[in-house]
Amino acid sequence: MHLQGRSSSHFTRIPRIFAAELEIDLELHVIADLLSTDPLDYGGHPALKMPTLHTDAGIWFGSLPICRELALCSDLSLDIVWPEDLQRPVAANAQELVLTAMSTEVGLIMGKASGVAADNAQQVKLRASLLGAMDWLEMNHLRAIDTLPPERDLSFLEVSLFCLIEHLEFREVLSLDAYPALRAFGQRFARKSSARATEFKFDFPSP
Ligand SMILES: N[C@@H](CCC(=O)N[C@@H](CS)C(=O)NCC(=O)O)C(=O)O
Repeated sequence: MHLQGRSSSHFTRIPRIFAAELEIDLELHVIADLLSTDPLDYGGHPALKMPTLHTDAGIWFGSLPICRELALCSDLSLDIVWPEDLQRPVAANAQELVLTAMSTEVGLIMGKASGVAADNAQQVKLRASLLGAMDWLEMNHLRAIDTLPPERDLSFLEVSLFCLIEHLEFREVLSLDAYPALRAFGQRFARKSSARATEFKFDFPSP
């Protein structure tokens, strides 16, 4: 079993944190060229995205299906809260905005990396979208987390929120200075050994 992705990718870090929590050895195979249009360069992902999981059963696309497969393969019976378990609007909306903000961030980073100007209309809208999601999450994430069952071992919401907010500063997309509650959440989550074992880093000298 191995994962194709990057140590600098927030969507890749989600299953890496799950694997660590689930005590599964998950080797990372680094994707070299993110501007390639060959699916083979993304471990066979037809939409040219990372991460992909490769097991004896086949290839898995997307961080959420990958985490589900990791949970099934684990010998531990962890109590995991998945997105479909979020029955209160505040929690369901938080999950939606975390994943939207993560994708928006990808658009901002890929735009910058390919030379699109920051004042390009689409980049301006992406940034406004990110700020809207972040303002909402700053005000509401604690209420969302409060709806989770206290006996849980892990939730996709908290892992993805953590990966989003650490990534924003790691990639210098957005400072968390204006989001003290989110920064405090990130600092608490960062103490987990699964978070420490998967810290963001660039796999290549130049991102
Ligand atoms: N829904 C996908 C999103 C994957 C995604 O957007 N990954 C980013 C990296 S964090 C990517 O592949 N970026 C390269 C690109 O969009 O060209 C998932 O959950 O894995």
